[in-house]
Amino acid sequence: MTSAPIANLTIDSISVRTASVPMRRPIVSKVGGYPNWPFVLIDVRTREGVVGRSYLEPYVHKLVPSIVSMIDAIADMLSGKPLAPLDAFGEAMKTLHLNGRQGTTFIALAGIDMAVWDALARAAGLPLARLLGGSTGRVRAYNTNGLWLIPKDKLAQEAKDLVAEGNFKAIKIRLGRPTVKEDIEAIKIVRDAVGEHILLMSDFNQGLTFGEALQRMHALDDRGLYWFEEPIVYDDYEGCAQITREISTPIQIGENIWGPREFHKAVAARAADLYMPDLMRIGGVTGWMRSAAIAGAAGLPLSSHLYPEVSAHLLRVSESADWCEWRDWGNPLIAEPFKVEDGFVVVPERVGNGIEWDEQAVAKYKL
Ligand code: SMN
Ligand code: MG
Repeated sequence: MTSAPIANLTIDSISVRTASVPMRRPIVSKVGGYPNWPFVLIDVRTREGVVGRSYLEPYVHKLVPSIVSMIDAIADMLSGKPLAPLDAFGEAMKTLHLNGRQGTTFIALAGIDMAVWDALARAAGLPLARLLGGSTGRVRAYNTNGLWLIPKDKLAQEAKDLVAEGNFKAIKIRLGRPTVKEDIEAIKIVRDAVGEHILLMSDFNQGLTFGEALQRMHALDDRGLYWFEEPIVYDDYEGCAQITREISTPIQIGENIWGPREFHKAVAARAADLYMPDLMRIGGVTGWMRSAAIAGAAGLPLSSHLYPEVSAHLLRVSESADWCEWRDWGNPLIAEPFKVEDGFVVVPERVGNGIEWDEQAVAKYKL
């Protein structure tokens, strides 16, 4: 139902379901191995019958029950309140002050925030990007669906497959193998497989100490990589800043930054050349928009991490929008997965964020 008057909507209830989807290419990374990917599916219902949807993908299956119970707790707080995303965010944050602005509580809030924004856009009869003052259309994307720390003899074919999955012009390789020589070999294999014209992002997933990172980044600085992502632990902004100053390849961080305040601290510390917030960690649509304003004002390119559907809408309205990280791991649960054309994610001209559940799949992959 999209005809309810937008001014009068009231949050009624928030329901949560969970799912675990097998990975086509299991994740093998410095931050863990994941053969299955957990999802928390959130439905915000208004008294007028509008439903807003979002999902979280919180990496660790064992954490899912605590996120669900936090969502339930915040849902109790918001029930009966107006469907006003910024008010709901502020209300929940006030209550969460004493529990901290990070961790499971903030993850739950980020998920609810995305669903509340979806409900508002649906009530207005607009795609989220248009509700926020922008338009639907394409967003340039790179394919992140593979190239984990897998055996070297599998890299060439997988790199070609990643390009072919959406005629992508950019893909990402995970690095930080035991020796610099192995990283160089992996880069060469992938480069030879895809050719010179494909951009090659790289991700170290915080796997190096500061000393190792300086040495490794210097050694790889002339390898033609498009960016070095998270060479060291995510919240060492000072260390990141020194690496950023010394290395010519752009440094990318942001997927682990908690909320706009931390985002501002990273920017103020000149921690990186490029930023890529993750909707679960940055605080949903509200946290993204506040961080995007900071990045825009600072002239810093802004890419996204995971959550390609909502992120694509938000990149359409972010001043310094750069790349959408494309991954299709949530596609089985989504009735109409977003399309990729010639390396661009297409933000559909559908109301809300464009996500509806494939109910059969949700039942099949129930966690
Ligand atoms: C990543 C994504 C999902 C799981 C582990 C690591 C990665 C990325 O950091 O940027 O894609
Ligand atoms: Mg990363």
